[in-house]
Amino acid sequence: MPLAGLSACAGPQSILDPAGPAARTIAALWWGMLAYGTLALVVVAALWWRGLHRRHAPPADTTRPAWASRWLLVGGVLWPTFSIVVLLAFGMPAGHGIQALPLPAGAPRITVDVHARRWTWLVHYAGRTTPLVNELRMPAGVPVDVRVHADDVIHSFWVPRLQGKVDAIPGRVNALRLQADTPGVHRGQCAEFCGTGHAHMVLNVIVMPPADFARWMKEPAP
Ligand SMILES: [Cu+2]
Repeated sequence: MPLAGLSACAGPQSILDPAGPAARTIAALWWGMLAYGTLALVVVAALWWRGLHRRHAPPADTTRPAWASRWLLVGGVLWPTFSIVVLLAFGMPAGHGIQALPLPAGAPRITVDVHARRWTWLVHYAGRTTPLVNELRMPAGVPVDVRVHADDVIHSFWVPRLQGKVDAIPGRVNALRLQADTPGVHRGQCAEFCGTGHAHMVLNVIVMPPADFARWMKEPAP
């Protein structure tokens, strides 16, 4: 998106440069929250500025005037309540829409098992005996259900241009769905501190044309 380019926020690991439907939903929510938060900041700063520069003597009567209670009611109760309702009205459908909900029977999909281990990602495909290391291959335009496992400590699976993050927790399997619009390479990163090698726990997601992916899946694994 042009705005992302302007703010230098494009790149292989940017949530502001989405490359799939789920990431687009998250980015739209992020821009909306930024706009609303900016509006709130401007209004509060303007009121603060006005209060700072008001020149009048303090009232002789120190009992609280009616307008002060009205400010408290509007600014302290009604506006925050309205803001939370607006956030939920957009946030809940967005969160629901990016979940790995069951797909219709017969819909094309791929399932991979990703094992997080200090400090690598092992990506297993059904029918291939050898896992990929720090690399996930997927076809463009097809939902890929990722089953996220942890083999030692808690990690977090995150490919910002395609989806939100999900924790990898020992003893549990968490699910997440990736989908990419077009072929390309995206960068994933462990998003939960897991030890000294955490910053280097990178996953390259290679999105291939569907025919190339099908050919690669049929190749004998090395
Ligand atoms: Cu980590």
